[in-house]
Amino acid sequence: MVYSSKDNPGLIRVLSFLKSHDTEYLSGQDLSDVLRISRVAVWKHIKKIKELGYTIESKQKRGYRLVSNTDLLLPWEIIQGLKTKKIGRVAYYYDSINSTQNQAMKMTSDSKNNGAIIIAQKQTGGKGRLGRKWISPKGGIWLSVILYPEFDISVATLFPIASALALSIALEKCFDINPELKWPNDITIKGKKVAGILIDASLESNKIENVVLGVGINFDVNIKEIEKDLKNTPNFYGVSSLKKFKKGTSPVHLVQTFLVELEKIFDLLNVGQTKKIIKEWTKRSSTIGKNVELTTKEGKISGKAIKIDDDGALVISGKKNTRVISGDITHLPK
Ligand code: BT5
Repeated sequence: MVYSSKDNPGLIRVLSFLKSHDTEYLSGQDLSDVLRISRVAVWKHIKKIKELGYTIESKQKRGYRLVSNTDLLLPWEIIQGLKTKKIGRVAYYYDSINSTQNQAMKMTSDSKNNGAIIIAQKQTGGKGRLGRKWISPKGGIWLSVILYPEFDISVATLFPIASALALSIALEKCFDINPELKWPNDITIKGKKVAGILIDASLESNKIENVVLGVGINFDVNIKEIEKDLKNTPNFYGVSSLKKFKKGTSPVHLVQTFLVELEKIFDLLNVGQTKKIIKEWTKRSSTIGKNVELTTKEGKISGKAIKIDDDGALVISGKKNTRVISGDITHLPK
């Protein structure tokens, strides 16, 4: 099933009314009168709302009352109360999809989708960088964002790093945790991967036309099952899941917080303010200052990670410093 923020206006009206009157029972007739829809339509919407995971108490002669919300990342749940200008104002939700990234890339041709997000409850062909497998069962947050950047192609390589920073800030705000940023764009907790970031960019005559940012967050997943599946895959070093940590928030609130932080950072990049991004990223980095081994297309490099440059390249010390734009990193013992 797919739901978009543009569909289901009737259902959304019934749901909003139930939400704003959740201390009282509303009869089918009341809802029908106030919302000016037939009683059959009210009944159909209530049935659907229940199927979507909301708990509605029905009492004979009194009516309906919304008792609790759904855990699903439905478009109207994300948009309600979302404090962004552009990002996430249009949303699509799939209960199952091959990859939100592939779907988002198909949707980039329509400029109305600028800022749109595509979310799935599970992915059957989730992908990481270089076509790697990304395990995406129910319980995680699998999402892609379509963006039309104004920044120059020279800062495009900083975008994955900036996006990882936005997610890290959102995680700090929503959970009692200190996530680490592992170059280039992994987010870890106590050294284990809790989220990964993937960027697909479309270029035209040396200008970025659009980017699709893919974010995979292990919100409430079975760590052991995923780890069993991932042994011997590239860039595997253990899995972490957010639900383990106390003082957590709902998936909807985490997504909303992330979108707000992403928009702030995207705006900074668009006006070329990269210094602040680099400073904040470095503060949270688990890579800078460590001895590392990097696996790149050109081979392996090892040395001490000193800093990241304005374009996100990692600088490794040696007789001559080396700049690396992409690769997989292993932190070595001191
Ligand atoms: C990434 O690649 O980390 C990018 C992941 C992006 C996933 C999102 S989900 C929404 C959107 N739609 C998609 O189809 N993709 C994006 P990379 O750094 O190359 O890491 C890939 C490696 O991470 C794999 O080879 C595994 O070792 C490991 N891995 C796979 N699934 C994982 C998971 N759920 N948790 C932790 N590690 C995982």
